[in-house]
Amino acid sequence: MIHTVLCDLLGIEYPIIQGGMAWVSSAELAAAVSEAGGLGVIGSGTAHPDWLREQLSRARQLTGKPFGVNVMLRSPYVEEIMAILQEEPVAVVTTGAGNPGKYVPALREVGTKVIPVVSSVALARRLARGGVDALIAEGMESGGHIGELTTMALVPQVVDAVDIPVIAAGGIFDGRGLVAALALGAVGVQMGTRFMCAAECTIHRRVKETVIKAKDRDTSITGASAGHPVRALRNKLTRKYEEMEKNGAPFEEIEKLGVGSLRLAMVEGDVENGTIMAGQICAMVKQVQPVRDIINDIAGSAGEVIRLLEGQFS
Ligand code: TUI
Repeated sequence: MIHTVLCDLLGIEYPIIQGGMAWVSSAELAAAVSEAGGLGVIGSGTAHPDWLREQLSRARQLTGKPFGVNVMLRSPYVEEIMAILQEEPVAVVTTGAGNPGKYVPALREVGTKVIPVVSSVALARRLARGGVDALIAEGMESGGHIGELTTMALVPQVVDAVDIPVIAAGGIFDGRGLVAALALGAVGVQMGTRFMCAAECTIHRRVKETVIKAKDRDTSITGASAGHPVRALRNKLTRKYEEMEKNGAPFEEIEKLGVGSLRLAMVEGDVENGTIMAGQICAMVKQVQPVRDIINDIAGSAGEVIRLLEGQFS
């Protein structure tokens, strides 16, 4: 049984956080992960504040266990979302795509643990000084909005730079990834891509089928020229992006391509013209599985890996 300080910090059984994915991780998925002993996270993305209120109420009906909300800091509704999280506090808030520093005191005031996602040592240091509870160091193997460093390079550097718990994310799929993360000094993992194909995940069936078919080199990074690199499965839309970037199209034109495209894929199931954000481990996802099986597989295989490693020492 794997148990780390993250379990005590968050009141969970396994040191596994489900990544808060916009248009992907709704209350159903988050509640299922929390019920299975991990930390489920609702991804608020760019959704309207009313949607979040509804999801909070739904998650509370489905589980009495702690769950979190991910706030995408580039959302046009970020202030309203933060106000809701003041009124109706959740156990954990994770953040992405920016610096959440100014929101930290108010969230902690209502008893919420604040765990920002970082992709650089500089931001990790700044946020640790600002009093956050832990950090998620996310490597560029991840899907969605990414930084420059890989998980292998980023995690130990963040671990050494701060004196708060660090959670590893990016490229993690099973017990091998979890044990590797612990070896790098992390206290747990955050995983997104694997949970996209959870039975309880409410995204369109065609997206799950596309992720299951994907091979090791099927993701690409677009938007880097506009300063917002995004990893997604290669399709008609990413090829259009690449074409525009190659031809030096203006940033605004490139950004415009992406508007509404995540919803188009995840909700409408348009896997060619929509954005299927997924990480590099997508090829390891081979089936739709109930959340409980996913969590049990990760925790079980981590135990096996540790025993295997122990056998190599004398
Ligand atoms: O946030 C993510 N991944 C995401 S957010 C998202 S929704 C979206 N994305 C792009 C455009 C429109 C909507 C899809 N995937 N991961 C966490 C993460 N955060 N990765 C990298 C960062 C990050 C980047 C810069 C965190 C902080 C940061 O700071 C810049 C600053 O302001 O200092």
